[in-house]
Amino acid sequence: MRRVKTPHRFFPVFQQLLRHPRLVAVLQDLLGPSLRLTGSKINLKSPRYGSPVEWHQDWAFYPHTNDDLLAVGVMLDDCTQRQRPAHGGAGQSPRSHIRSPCRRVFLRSHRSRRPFSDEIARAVPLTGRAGSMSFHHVRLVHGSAQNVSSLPRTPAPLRVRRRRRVAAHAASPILPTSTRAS
Ligand SMILES: O=C(O)CCC(=O)C(=O)O
Repeated sequence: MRRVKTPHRFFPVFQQLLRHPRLVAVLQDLLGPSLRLTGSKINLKSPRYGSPVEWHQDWAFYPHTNDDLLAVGVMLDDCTQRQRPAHGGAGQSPRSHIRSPCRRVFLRSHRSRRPFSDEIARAVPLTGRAGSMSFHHVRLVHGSAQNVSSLPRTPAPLRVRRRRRVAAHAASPILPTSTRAS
């Protein structure tokens, strides 16, 4: 898998997206009125090649002093049932974020997965047309398998947090705009 880091710094379309009133409205519903972007990336998974992102909780990779954080998964191309988790698409385990244990690792081994086996068994595939978005809490168990399908898969995860809290690292603003939703 290839990765473009912080695309919002280089591609104006990401700045437009981050200020889109419809996206901002969803984020404000989930996190509150004041928001910060703490990171962005594009994961490029080539057909029949792109490597897996093992089951994990994002919390392991950017701990904060609170968990008012989520990731927006922007699908830059169509993600169909053919790219379900077993075939390189992403899956998320509903409600897994409300469990108290949080593992600070990729759940690669059978042993590390064992406490989450129920959650992983319950995972649902994330599918949608290009432009669709998923929203997942920082503790939600999720991952994606190697892309063995004949289609590329290019999710762009954006990390957003509620603004008034203290973060462990610098953040960029995500601001509501007064422009009309289209
Ligand atoms: O391929 C995916 O959609 C999973 C990406 C992911 O979980 C991550 O980059 O943190």
